Amino acid sequence: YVIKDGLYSFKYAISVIRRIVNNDGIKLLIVDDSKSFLDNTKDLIERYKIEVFTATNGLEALEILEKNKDIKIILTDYYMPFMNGLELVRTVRKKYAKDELSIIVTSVTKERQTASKFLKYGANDFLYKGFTQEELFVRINANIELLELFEELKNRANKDFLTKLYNRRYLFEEGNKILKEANEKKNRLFAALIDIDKFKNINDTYGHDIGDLTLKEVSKILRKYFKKDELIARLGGEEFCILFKNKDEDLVKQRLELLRKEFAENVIELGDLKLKFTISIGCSFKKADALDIMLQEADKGLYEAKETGRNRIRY
Ligand code: GH3
Ligand code: MG
Ligand code: MG
Ligand code: MG
Repeated sequence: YVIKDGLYSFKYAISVIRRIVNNDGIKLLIVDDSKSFLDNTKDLIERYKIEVFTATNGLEALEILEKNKDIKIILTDYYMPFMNGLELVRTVRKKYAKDELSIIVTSVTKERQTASKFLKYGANDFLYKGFTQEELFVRINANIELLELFEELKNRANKDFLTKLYNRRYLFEEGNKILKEANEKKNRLFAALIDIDKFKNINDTYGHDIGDLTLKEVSKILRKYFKKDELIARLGGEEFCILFKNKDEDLVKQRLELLRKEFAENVIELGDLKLKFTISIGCSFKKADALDIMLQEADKGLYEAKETGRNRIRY
């Protein structure tokens, strides 16, 4: 039915179909004290391959959100026992910004100022109850599209285009926050700088495109090794940085040694081409108040690793 009104509507239908086919696992939480509203709306929204959670009041909603931090949309009622929709919106907004979690409010209220009140408190959208199925779905979809747009913008600003790892700007911005928090909690933070040895040879021998593919492969390997709670960034060129949060020194050393060996003992396959090269690593274990101080320390280690023959780690 979305197709009938012309070209924009047609494009819209395509985007909806794409979402349904991709089944990209968007999670939505419905909060309402009416059991029949919950059941009917859940049924309706699930038809669009959106994963639906339900809660009967604000407190229950917060519990579900705490357990499912990847919920992207909340569709909440206003009047509910224990915690109403307005309190829910205010509480959720202390933790989640509008560009990471959408809140759509629905209410039977006839007071026309309700919508503006909710929007002022941080709701993304408001629907007076009595809405049609189509209106509900179109609003949900518009909110999903906005979240995706924000995600895309954040990725473009924070990630390196070639490798999709975090870029230098993000590393410093986020890294300094992480460092500050770690120092406050008296946790330790370690920084490692990783540089591909003689990378220029790969470019000179096989060309820049193969060089690029190599950087992508290296990034994949870094992700595989350090994907959980470390921040991995491409500092530029063939140099990468890893921030280890809350790990003990021996564990970090062990894991970096495994990474070094991975390159020293294996080849990287790009189609028929088999490449063999090593990496050098400098790592800083010193306590510091700013990330650039830590990286300077790590860089001294890296320089020493290169000077003493490459394919090694220096602390
Ligand atoms: P070393 O062992 O001393 O680190 O030697 P190296 O050749 O790895 O280091 P050097 O700094 O001399 O050269 C790095 C090369 O990386 C030079 C540059 O052309 C190449 N490079 C930097 N960024 C990119 C990129 O995005 N793509 C490709 N293909 N090459 C890049
Ligand atoms: Mg109600
Ligand atoms: Mg190099
Ligand atoms: Mg370099």
